[in-house]
Amino acid sequence: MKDRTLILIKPDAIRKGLIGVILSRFENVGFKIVKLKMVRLSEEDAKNFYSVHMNKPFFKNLVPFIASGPVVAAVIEGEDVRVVTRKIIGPTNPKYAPPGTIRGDFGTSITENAIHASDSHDSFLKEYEVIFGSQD
Ligand code: FUP
Repeated sequence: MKDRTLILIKPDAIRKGLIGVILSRFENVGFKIVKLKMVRLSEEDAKNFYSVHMNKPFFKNLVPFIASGPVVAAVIEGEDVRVVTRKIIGPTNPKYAPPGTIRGDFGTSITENAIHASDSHDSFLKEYEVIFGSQD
């Protein structure tokens, strides 16, 4: 099976009307969107999604932001998709994200940075479970 990763278009990008623009960045490089879901995460799901950061000082802002409106989650498939997707989204802080990356073009702050993408296979499995439930 080809590699898979999960992206989450965050509430700031949804509010700006960027769902189509952001999804097309992945299709434009030949990746396939194989699963798609729009959902508003509960605070509990948001905490679970970001549980790796639960002891960080920014966690208390991150959770309400992610739960502040709907997100769009997509499972994306293709060769080296996890590594390439991290390049397409750019660094965490939009201030340091080059133009042409999603965070560089659309992020407004380190919290409101438009998009999430899994950083490892284990993260993908955990995040998939939070958003879509058990593997199908
Ligand atoms: P990334 O994998 O690029 O999304 O970055 P991290 O896993 O390090 O951080 C997850 C999310 O926490 C970021 F998308 C935004 C938020 N964050 C902050 O709000 N402040 C920080 O200093 C670091 C991360």
